[in-house]
Amino acid sequence: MYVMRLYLINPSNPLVSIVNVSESRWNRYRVWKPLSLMVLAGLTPPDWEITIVDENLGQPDYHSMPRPDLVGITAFTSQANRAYQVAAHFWSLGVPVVMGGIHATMCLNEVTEHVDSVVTGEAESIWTQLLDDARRGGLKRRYDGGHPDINHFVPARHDLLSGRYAFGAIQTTRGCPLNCNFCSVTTFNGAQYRQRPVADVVREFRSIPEKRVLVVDDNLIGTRPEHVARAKELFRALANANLHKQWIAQATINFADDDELLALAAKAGCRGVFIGFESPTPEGLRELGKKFNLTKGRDFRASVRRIQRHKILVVGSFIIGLDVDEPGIGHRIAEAASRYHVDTLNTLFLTPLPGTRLWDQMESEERIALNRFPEDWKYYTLTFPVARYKHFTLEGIVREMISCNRRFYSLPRILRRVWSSFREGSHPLLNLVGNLSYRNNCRMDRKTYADFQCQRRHFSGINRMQLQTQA
Ligand code: B12
Ligand code: SF4
Repeated sequence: MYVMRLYLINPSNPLVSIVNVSESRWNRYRVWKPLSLMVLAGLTPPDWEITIVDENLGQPDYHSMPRPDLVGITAFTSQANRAYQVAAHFWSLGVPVVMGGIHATMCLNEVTEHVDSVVTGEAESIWTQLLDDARRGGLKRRYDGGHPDINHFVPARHDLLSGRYAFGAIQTTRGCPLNCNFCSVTTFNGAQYRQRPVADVVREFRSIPEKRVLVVDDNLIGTRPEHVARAKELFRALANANLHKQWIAQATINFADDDELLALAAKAGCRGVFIGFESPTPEGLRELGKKFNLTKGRDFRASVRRIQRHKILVVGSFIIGLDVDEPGIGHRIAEAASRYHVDTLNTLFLTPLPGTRLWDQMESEERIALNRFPEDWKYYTLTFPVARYKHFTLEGIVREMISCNRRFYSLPRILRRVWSSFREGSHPLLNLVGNLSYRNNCRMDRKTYADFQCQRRHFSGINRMQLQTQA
């Protein structure tokens, strides 16, 4: 049978991913493997020759590459604009292009204008059918994968793309019942929390060549007692398998509530956990719909300290720009994060992402400021203020972000945190490197904000002039 050539492409966003990995060893820590494409490769039959292109490692010269028979493109919203440029290139060669992933699912009509075929939802149940259709020249305009049964997933192709990343990637669960207003996960992966069989996960973990692994699950331990019981079973199995991997994951704060769970996670190789605190105030949590963090009597500092006692680092995430946030919020977030004793802090601008409740609300209130789509999608990285915020001008909200990061990442505070993790024997070097690299990123962000503000002023100037001319 004729072997078909398939390119699977992860488009870059020049605003966040100008990373030439070969320039510095440290850049390997700044790029993350595109798991979606490795999953598609795992589902692809052997009569297809697969090349995965991750543009985050550098944009290739597509002209000099052999002509493929089919191109598959993945994209988060922030990558959509570049995705369309890549699609246009292959379209001009007459190569059929299919696009899937979260942006294709949330902005179906827009994406349909740029590619031959769009896949919404998760691809496991439809990918081989799509490939057969492509081979016969009968691609459909749309396939919907929905939320397939997670009990029979084939493993991702971890052998592809190896050697250029510091971290491998794996997924063990999908879905989230909590449906926070700013987050796309419940709409995209469903409200039902689906867990892969433990034996499948251990087998796939073993096939990952990298020593360090990112577990991409939105919440590795789930929300109910039976979810936590399964997480324990998974951690026990990983520890028994003696894989010698170190991994980081995302979880909700209830991770801290069970000492056995924490001990098992640490034994299984967990070295860090990313936790969304989102807002320092109950009003903020209510606004975001983050009910889970509102549990009465929750002492965040005690919770964080319990996690750290197991030598697991805590990255705390907060959102700035809520309707309840007033001037001084940057300072308040930095103080709350220090009080909670998190090891590093990641503060992001409140961003309406398509398909979320926040999008619907802000759109109906005409508060989406950057809305020249698709070009403006590149700013939807949560690191740019793309909306109109209730109590802040553009300059005001940027000032809050700068003040937050300046305060949390001041040298005396970094030294205090590193000293504390040194005293507790809890990865002080990792803590120092993490803090210094965040501090460095924040310094670079200040320059990015200045350019962004100039551009926004320039564009709003043009818009005003255009309006005057039209008038
Ligand atoms: C891991 C992850 C990351 C990694 C990405 C690593 C990588 N290179 O892929 C990192 C940490 C870098 C990251 C960064 C960001 N992320 Co992120 N991330 C995730 C997370 C937690 C898991 C994604 C994943 O790997 N899933 C596992 C794979 C197997 O599933 P999948 O990607 O959905 O792919 C399946 C289907 O979508 C489909 N599919 C996907 N692509 C394609 C392509 C084709 C051709 C086909 C047919 C099918 C198909 O088939 C796959 C198998 O079913 C998701 C949450 C989520 N549940 O999706 C958020 C998520 C995707 N991220 C999100 C965001 C906002 C970001 C950031 C913009 C901001 C931030 N700081 O978090 C940045 C963007 C950086 C950029 N380049 O612009 C949002 C995206 C919303 C949106 N509309 O875009 C999500 C949904 C989280 C959320 N809370 O809403 N992220
Ligand atoms: S932010 Fe986390 S807890 Fe909230 S809906 Fe998204 S994945 Fe679930």
